[in-house]
Amino acid sequence: MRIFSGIQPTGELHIGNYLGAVKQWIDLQNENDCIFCIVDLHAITVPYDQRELADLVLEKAVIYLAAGLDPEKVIIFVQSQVKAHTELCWLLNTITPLGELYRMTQYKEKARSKNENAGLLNYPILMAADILLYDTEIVPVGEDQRQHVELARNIARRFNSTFGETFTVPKEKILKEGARIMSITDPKKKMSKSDSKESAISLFDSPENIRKKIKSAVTDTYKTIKYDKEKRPGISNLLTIYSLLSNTKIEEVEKEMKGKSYKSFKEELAELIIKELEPFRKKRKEFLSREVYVREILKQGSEKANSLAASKMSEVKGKMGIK
Ligand code: ATP
Ligand code: LTN
Repeated sequence: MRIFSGIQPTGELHIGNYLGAVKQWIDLQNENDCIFCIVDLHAITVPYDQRELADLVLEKAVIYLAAGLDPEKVIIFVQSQVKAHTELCWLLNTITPLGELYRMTQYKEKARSKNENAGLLNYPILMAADILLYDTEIVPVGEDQRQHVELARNIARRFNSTFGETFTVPKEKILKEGARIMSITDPKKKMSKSDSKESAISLFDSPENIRKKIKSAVTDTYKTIKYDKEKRPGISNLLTIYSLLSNTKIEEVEKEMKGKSYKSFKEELAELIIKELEPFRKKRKEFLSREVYVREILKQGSEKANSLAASKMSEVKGKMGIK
């Protein structure tokens, strides 16, 4: 199967990104034809620091490698290095009704809290271009991206029926567990890169920081360690994280923790997180010292992506009468 997914270069990767998206990618790479993209052009739709962007892109490539993506098996590249993404985005703009864009939850949220610009509205069209350029069948993402993949599907169908069969209609792949890890300071909101540092556990937080953050994670005034997402979102989120990192069912974790206080559960959770993230910290250090190698991987990745994208673009333009 052709798999495509993307992640923005800005913000520090947190355990929500890992459990909701990156972990699936690692599992998928062995049996599929995978392409993973660092979407720098999406990141500039909100205010950002232009002096930092290039470093953040490289850092994300390091993280992909540290997390276990194997460049022998997958293509890793930077979106802005493959011009076909913006070119196809423009073409798809012309067949996307504005109403569909205004309905997007992420747009509504971001437009409310940040500056509203046309890029923010067109964000999902660029994402559709990312996906459709490579005849993608499966898009592994977290729950928050479901609506965007649905839009990409609509765009593919509309193009095919207007101009003739051209695009594969993609499907999202969203894990049941881990699809939506919540903020540890406000468990009603998703853990987010663009939120405060205290609300997320970064993949590269120091052990002391992890202990501190988990200790002050918001829970409730009940005393028992029980999963109830509606009534007890805080403790349920912590149970989900424990369960996913330890590969144990939530009911099993509940049994294990029976009779324990929130304080000791939190201590065990912090140690588990520290242990599970330790290999990332080590590998990240290793790849950070091999910058030339990482740049070479990105270069080769964009060459491969460019060649796939160019042939799709010429098919698309041909169908649209642009010769
Ligand atoms: P932001 O919230 O600032 O938009 P983000 O944390 O969603 O950023 P992205 O780079 O946009 O980060 O997302 C990368 C991947 O991580 C996507 O597949 C997204 O669905 C997934 N993801 C993001 N947040 C979570 C979360 N809290 N739980 C599970 N998956 C998540
Ligand atoms: N919008 C996505 C990032 C993204 C993406 C993609 C994901 C951009 N292009 C293509 C999957 C496929 C997000 O996670 N915020």
